[in-house]
Amino acid sequence: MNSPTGGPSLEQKRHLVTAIPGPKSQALHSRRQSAVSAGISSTLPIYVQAAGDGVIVDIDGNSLIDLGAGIAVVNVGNSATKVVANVQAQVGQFTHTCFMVAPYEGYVEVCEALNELTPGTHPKKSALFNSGAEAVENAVKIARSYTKRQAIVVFEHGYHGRTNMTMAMTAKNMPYKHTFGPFANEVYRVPVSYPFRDERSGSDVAKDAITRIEKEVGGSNVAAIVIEPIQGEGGFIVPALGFLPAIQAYANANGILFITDEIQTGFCRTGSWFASEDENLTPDLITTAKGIAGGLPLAAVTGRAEIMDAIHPGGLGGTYGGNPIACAAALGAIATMKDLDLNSKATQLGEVLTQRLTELKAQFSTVGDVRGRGAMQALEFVLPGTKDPNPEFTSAVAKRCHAAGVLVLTAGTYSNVIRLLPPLTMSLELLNEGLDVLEESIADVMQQMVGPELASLK
Ligand code: PLZ
Repeated sequence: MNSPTGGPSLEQKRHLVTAIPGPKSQALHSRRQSAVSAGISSTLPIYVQAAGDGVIVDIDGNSLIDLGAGIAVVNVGNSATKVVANVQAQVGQFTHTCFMVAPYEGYVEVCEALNELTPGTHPKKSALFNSGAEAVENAVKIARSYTKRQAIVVFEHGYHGRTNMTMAMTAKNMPYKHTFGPFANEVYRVPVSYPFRDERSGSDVAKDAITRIEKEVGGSNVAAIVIEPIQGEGGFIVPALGFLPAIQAYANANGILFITDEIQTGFCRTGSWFASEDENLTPDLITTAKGIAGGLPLAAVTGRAEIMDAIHPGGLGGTYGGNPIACAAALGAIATMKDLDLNSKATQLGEVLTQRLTELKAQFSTVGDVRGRGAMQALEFVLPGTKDPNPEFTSAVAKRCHAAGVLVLTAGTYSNVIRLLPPLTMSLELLNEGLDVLEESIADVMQQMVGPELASLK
């Protein structure tokens, strides 16, 4: 069987031969527990043997449906033919010289591609890094240096990483920040539009956010406003229409850089190259990572040429940033996204998701909200008849899905969201099968935790 990306493919089916996790995974897990810091945890400790398109095969021979894509990374699938071929060719040529020491073409080509694909037709330039957090850190450095201002404005429920600066920018304490302070200063958090919970128009919430900035920080002190167009870890919160353009307009009018963090939303995930396009936003800088390189570590800051060039030579960099193998992978991933028109594919997957998840909301009183865009959609779980978060129910449903061979991820400030991020090369049939399991799991957990009486309550 062939993968849509060209080469041979793993069989695209859910097939369990042991309990999850199986005996081999359990044995490896106990080895891991003696060797790996307890501070690193795994959503589902099945140990992976192979993965491709919609499935992950573990060392016990179980084949699971992957609805997480390694947290929105393997948009082109797990071993897209062009990614594999480019990486193999690059490893054969050279693995590393350090772009800051002796440069190479792949880095330049990735920057050219990013300058072309990101929103806006203005002249752009890019710089490459290793991780999303590092890209956000560098966007902050660039914004402060260019504007000669210090304050950074971020939003409730936002997530930007785990380094010291980005922990300060991330909203949620547990598990990201707890006991890790003190955090970087000059970071200010303001309200975000969260339609399910605030039931207000985008422009109303934007007004509040802007008032907070004006009163508590002072617009002329703000270097940048950094926002995810759809909040990822925060629970796939899609701001009400008008919120993002109002924030951008305020930034533009006050000499504040408007930075969209598209680390989770980027690279065809929402049915566009970048989610900023959906409300015609033109960020001054954009941070990308995850989907950029089909699983190899690469991240970028792309932005207005005059901003990106305002930094003194040597002011940005890092040993591995824009590593040649990661750049080769990115060029393969971007070519795959274009060849397969993965924006249309994300839209198709999104149609299935919207329809099926909307049905779940009608069926189950614990489903409070369905939201997202394209192949990035989520369910927010509540106590029946209320909007009170229901994290216990959420984690029980996720566990039930895992046991049945469907890898789903949770999210949300209140840990009450199941988010679905299928690889974009997954077939619609396999997605539907994964959603069948999700539906069965919710029904089961309803019976166990809520009881038939409350279960029927709408
Ligand atoms: N900005 C919007 O989604 C990474 C975090 C997983 P890194 N999200 C997954 C975890 O628990 O660590 C993310 C993001 C947005 C920044 C980042 C950070 O990207 O590549 O994980 O550093």
